[in-house]
Amino acid sequence: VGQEKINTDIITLTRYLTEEQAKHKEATGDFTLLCHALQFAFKSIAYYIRRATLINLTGLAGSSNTTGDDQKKLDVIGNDVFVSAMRSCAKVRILVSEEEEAAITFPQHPDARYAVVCDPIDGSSNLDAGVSVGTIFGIYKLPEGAPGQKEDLLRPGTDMVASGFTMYGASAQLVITMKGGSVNGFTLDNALGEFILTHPDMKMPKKRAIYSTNEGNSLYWEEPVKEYVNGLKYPGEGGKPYSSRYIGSMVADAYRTLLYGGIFAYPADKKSPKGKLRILYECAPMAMVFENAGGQAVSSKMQRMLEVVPEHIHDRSGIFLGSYDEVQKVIDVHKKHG
Ligand code: AHM
Ligand code: MG
Repeated sequence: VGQEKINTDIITLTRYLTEEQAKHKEATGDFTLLCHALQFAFKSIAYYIRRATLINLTGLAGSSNTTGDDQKKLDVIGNDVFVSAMRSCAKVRILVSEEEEAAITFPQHPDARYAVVCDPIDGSSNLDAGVSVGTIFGIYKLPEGAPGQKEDLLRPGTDMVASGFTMYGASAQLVITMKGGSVNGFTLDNALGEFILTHPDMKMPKKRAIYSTNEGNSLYWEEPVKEYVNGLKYPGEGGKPYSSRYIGSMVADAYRTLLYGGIFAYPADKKSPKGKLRILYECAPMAMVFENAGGQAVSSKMQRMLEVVPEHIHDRSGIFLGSYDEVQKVIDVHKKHG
């Protein structure tokens, strides 16, 4: 009785990273160490979020970040955890965080060759209600001789060596992809304290009738966006309208879209002509995950998201991200409008 098959040969994130490193003869192990530090940051943030209500971590910190968003206590803690992890791994020279106005440099590690961008806790307006939030990250390798200044990060997302996110939901889910590689999903086993490979080589459905956007902004939408969304809702004779799903946490909405298919959109509009989400640490890392899983990601200007170059580290963009065919529809409607 109860003789379930127990897998004694599971692939943990640690093992996965070791095996990936072994594939690259020239690898120094720096990237692996950096990923170990990231992994620790995700575990810590997952832990604090899970305990937030019990240890007085809900609510505002009484400060506001770069762009005037009210900071939650957990925003501050998530940021501190992340910054410490990146500093102490000694492989990161420069870090850009949504919660920090200026890029953080680590001059104590002059030989560090990596630059990291992150949104430590994205979707934090959902935190106090226990709704899923997430951490988004992107990793760049600094060019030889680069001084490690913020200018080194004003580059297209195609330059990233890796990106991904962790969603803190019913369980913590880590999704990571490397440049030109596949997308792999890990689930945190709280008892083991390890991320376990549960979603190897993720490929997203080519299409699915689900759209995810804040429709409360539709008053401000530009014509092509209105026409596109109306087309989903009113498909004409015999057509079946799309389902709507919107959590309001990019990581959670994107994770669902990655698994089930469909489209996530946060377009630029008349009220926010530059869009809301940040290019460096929200749009680009997600775009890389989606492209590597077979999807597409474009800006509101219908430019490939990974080719958008920010002028400032906190620049924003409109974004459409999802199944290949669903994003293609957006592109086609925009083309028609010229
Ligand atoms: P944040 O970084 O301040 O948490 O804001 C980003 C979040 C995204 O997770 C989400 O997609 C979006 O803002 C939701 O915005 P809105 O409330 O306008 O729908
Ligand atoms: Mg954010």
